[in-house]
Amino acid sequence: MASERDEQEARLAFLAAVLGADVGTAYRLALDLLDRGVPLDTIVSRALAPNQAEIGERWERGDLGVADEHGATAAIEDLLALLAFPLEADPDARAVVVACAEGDTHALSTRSVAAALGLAGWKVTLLGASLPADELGRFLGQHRPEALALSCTIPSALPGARRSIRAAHRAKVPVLAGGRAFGPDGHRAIALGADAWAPDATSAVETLERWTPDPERAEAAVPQPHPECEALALRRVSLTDVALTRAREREPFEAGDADRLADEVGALLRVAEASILLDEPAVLADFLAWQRRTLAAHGFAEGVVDEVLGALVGALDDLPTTRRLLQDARQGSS
Ligand code: B12
Repeated sequence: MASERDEQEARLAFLAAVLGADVGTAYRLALDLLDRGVPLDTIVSRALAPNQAEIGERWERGDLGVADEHGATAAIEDLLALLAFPLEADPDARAVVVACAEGDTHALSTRSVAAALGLAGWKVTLLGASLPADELGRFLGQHRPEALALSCTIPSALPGARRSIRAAHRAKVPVLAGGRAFGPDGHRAIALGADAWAPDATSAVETLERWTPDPERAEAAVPQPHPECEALALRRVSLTDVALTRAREREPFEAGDADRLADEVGALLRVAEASILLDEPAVLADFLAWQRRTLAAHGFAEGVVDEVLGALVGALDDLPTTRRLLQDARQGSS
């Protein structure tokens, strides 16, 4: 992609192909670019990742359906699988496991990191979407890779990321973390115990090739979690009930919408837990700004998020830190 115009053209050609779930065309486009000397990393970071971001924004605005997004994502996953894996493995290659944080299903992000590492000569085991931390720990203890590359895309999975990191450290495997939930720099990843953070797939390779991690030290540096984190996780179901009852009193809705809203309240409570774990109220504030926008675009009444926050605040007398966090977040928006 020699010029910005070439880059834009290539990106749009990929977008048209994947929105039509046309893996064949996307594969031909990619092979042509590789033939012209464009590295796979560049194709991912300049064309495929921005397209996924655009698809997400269109879904957020309600312009694209979930099925369009699923089809496009599956096409890119197939494309990366076709392009990235060597047919013959080098038995002496360094081993890395790539996985999503517990509770995070954004497997395509792990696929792009796995592809970059595979092309750089690493022996990659891709575990993909959300894996319970205990299972991940068991697998790492058994296979003893040099590193775990852990991806976290949604902020509601940050508590799960913490559990995944702890499980890796217990198996004495250091963790390189990445993905949009960690924010634009590495501070959240490091606060959750990761040995290092990198912004993209290319830097993942560079980091793993030059780091000297010390998982014991990284783990020892993580403060004890606030006691309300566990209490909040235990109360998630009953709190969701309280919030749904309040929202339904204000405006009755159908069973499907109740399920969707229950998922959103569950996500809100997990993000509140992440905010407390990280001692960073902005994690919740940013999430609520996104949730207000998205729920309004997907047919929920204006103000439903603040109604939910009000109900939760009223039910949290015994968890004062969480109560204050939600109250501030509610007041901050008005
Ligand atoms: C595809 C997609 C999905 C697919 C994922 C399928 C799959 N097989 O991966 C599905 C449909 C499952 C999905 C589900 C959901 N999604 Co989604 N999804 C996306 C979308 C459109 C693209 C993500 C993606 O693949 N990007 C391409 C990859 C290559 O880019 P990337 O993730 O940024 O990764 C790069 C870097 O971050 C970095 N990186 C990533 N991981 C790692 C790891 C390491 C170690 C390193 C070093 C680097 C690194 O390197 C990569 C490339 O260089 C995004 C939109 C967006 N803007 O990202 C929404 C998005 C992330 N999803 C979103 C949401 C809300 C959800 C759901 C909660 C929706 C719902 N209500 O059910 C669920 C979550 C379920 C769950 N528990 O995980 C929101 C998150 C917003 C927020 N603040 O919470 C987004 C932003 C959409 C939006 N605009 O609203 N999603």
